[in-house]
Amino acid sequence: MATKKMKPEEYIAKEDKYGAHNYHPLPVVLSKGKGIYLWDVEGKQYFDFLSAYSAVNQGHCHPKIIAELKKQASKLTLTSRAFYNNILGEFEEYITKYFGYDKVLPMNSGAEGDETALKLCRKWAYKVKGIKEDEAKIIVCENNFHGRTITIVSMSTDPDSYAGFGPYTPGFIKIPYNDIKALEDALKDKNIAGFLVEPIQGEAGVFVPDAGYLKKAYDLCKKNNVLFIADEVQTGLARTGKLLACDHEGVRPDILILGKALSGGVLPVSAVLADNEIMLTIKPGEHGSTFGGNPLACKVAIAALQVIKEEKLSKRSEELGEIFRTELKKIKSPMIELVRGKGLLNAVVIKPMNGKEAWDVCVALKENGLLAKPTHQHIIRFAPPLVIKKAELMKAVSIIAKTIKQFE
Ligand code: IF1
Repeated sequence: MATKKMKPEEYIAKEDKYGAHNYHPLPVVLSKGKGIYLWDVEGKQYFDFLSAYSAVNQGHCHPKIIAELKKQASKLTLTSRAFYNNILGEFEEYITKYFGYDKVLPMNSGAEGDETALKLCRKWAYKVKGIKEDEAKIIVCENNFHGRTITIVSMSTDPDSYAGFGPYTPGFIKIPYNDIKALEDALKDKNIAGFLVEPIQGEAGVFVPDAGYLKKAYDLCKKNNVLFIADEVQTGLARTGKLLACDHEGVRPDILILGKALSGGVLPVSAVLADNEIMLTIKPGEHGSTFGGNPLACKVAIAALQVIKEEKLSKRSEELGEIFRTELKKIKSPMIELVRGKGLLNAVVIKPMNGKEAWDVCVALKENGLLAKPTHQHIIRFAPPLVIKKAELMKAVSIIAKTIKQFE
């Protein structure tokens, strides 16, 4: 049935009538994406400054990725892991050499990546570290975001994420983020198996920890024979100015979790990387998923990773991120309380003014042709695709400046 053209409000009404109300989207109805731009159903063009929460680092509908999608889609999309196929091994070799690990366990969503990492950590605790069965504990940070499954929200300190979904999975210790002393104290417990951390807390509002925090945390984990698990679902894949956010401190996670831009926003692909001692604790039949590592996802992911290297997205992100923060800090407005970030993962803390807050700024930005969304009421995250050019970035900055001034 061809989707007949409707007015924006008709699209919104249809979603409201037939869809779950688990989101509160900005009132814009998109129908096309290309590079850093999105278009709504009335043909209006926008700068995309959310990048689907960093899933579209390579830009919307990147030609190289789409070409691979189309080619593989007409050959073989899914065999399940009940059988071998001619693509999975190619992907596994490519991604393990790309990041420097022995093995990869391919999954689909970021949450599945985190769940896989938690299972690997517990298995390693019992099979290798020798912690008593069912006694393993994993340290996580307050204000974390690792996904929406019940076990993952059991680790959350945000009531919006966990309230009403109990009973919760046990075995997690919550400590303040960016607090080495708290980690040191928590590591005194001999049943600690791992420390799961976002190198930068994205959802919390792009909290960049103190320089050296990740390295000190890693060293403490090593000293206590505890696995350092990096959730790079949002911070990875060139977003923060390095291939991985952990690279800023030369930290090599024991377990690395990737997602989002691993497919360039084309379809759900996630992956967990680790060396043999950890990865081989899971035996045949102990973990998996129907679509995990499917040929279509593998070809798309290889192309997405190639684009990151070929188009030097880490370098772009680092250089353009510096320019972006410098330019934002030049905007003199009582509404801009703080600008922070790394690479092209940035956020502005908005001080409410005359009853207007971050949401109102985002609606006005939309009117002015730039899409971004607030997180935690007063913070606007700005994360354009990493393929943005300097001139386009400067144009976006002028839109942000003009919009903020409108509220004075
Ligand atoms: C939503 C947030 C961002 C993530 C990290 C794992 C996952 C995510 C560091 C799970 C997912 C998404 C989820 C999406 C909005 C977005 C988000 F606002 F929810 F928190 F980016 F900050 N680790 N983040 O950021 O990956 O299962 O979604 O593929 O749930 O609204 P997923």
